[in-house]
Amino acid sequence: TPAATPDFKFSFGLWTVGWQAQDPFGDPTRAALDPAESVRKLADIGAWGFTFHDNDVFPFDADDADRRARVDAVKKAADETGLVIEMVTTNTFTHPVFKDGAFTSNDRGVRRFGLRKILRNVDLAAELGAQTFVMWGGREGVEYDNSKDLHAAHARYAEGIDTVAAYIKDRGYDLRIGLEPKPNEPRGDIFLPSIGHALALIATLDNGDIVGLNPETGHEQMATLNYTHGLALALYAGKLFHIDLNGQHGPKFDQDLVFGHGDLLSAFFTVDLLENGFPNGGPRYEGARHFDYKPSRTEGPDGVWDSARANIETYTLLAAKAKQYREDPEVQKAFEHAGIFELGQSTLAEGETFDQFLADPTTRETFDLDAAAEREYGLVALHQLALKHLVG
Ligand code: GLT
Ligand code: MN
Ligand code: MN
Ligand code: MN
Repeated sequence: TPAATPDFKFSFGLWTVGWQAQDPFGDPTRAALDPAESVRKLADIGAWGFTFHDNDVFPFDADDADRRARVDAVKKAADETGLVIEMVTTNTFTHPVFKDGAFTSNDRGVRRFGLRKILRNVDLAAELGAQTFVMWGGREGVEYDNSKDLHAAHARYAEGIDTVAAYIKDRGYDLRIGLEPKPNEPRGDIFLPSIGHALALIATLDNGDIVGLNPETGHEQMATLNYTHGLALALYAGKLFHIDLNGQHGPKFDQDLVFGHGDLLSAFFTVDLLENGFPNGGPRYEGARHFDYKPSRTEGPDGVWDSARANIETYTLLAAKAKQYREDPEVQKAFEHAGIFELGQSTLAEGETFDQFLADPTTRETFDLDAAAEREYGLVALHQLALKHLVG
């Protein structure tokens, strides 16, 4: 079992700590933060990197000089603190022009404007050395099913993503795209609502080799899906390019709580997968442990940084627990008893032909059906071992 790395690559979006806590019912409760100052604070609390949208750093309508000055200020803070700008993303959801989407807007002019905004930001991402370019299509969707030609909408979405990927290749940038699924909010239904949906669309792209996933804990849980299983599928498909860790209490509005402040057991198994990998080996996630949470509206300037620290602390605590859990001989015995290592064996023998398989009496004629039906897997006991490691 590989040991948990002592130096986690913790990263935060500047929009997380920078959120002023405006919501549909209330005004901001906090003052705006200077992005460069946030970078310095993130360094103080132990972050390794940070991420941002174009408009976290400069306003939507910034002129070229203003844009340059503000980017340079953040760059300077990154250089001075040694923090890595590991991911950059584009805001195609705040401005009213995007109210019906960017890549999937019914208005072709809006689609072309959105594409231009994104390509300009791809240039910035490459300039700053980011390795991942996230695309969360929050406004790509509808409130009403007859609002769009749904085939054309998916075709335009695929076209948009493929064009960005082609541009990255054309310019020779060392960037990969991470699509971020979300089922709803702010749209009634958002396109690419889950990891599985995004994988299906990626498979249709010409440049899908550099397009993968940026799954967020809470977004999968809003869809009542299992985040850790989603990460596993994305890893299996070679598509887990980036992650957004946070907390959520089941299917309700997007809570963006501190990681672990929602479903703690699920968070434990997420960290177990990220830090310890699959029990039978397989692909590992090597990227940033990136938090996309919102300091609750009740928090002031101290609470913002307390909550940011809480993400790091929770992850670190869970990583230690998960390591002990995996290294516990009782757990390994329970894994064995449950058949977890047996699941790592292929069902067909290597090179086994159909004729050989069909002629094997143990697959039917002599198979002990009763014994197999009665087999005890000990899964509750195994889960209790995990729980004891977590809270013990
Ligand atoms: C926005 C969204 C997040 C995404 C960000 C990336 S923007 O805050 O709610 O889940 O990760 O665009
Ligand atoms: Mn969210
Ligand atoms: Mn969010
Ligand atoms: Mn996110």
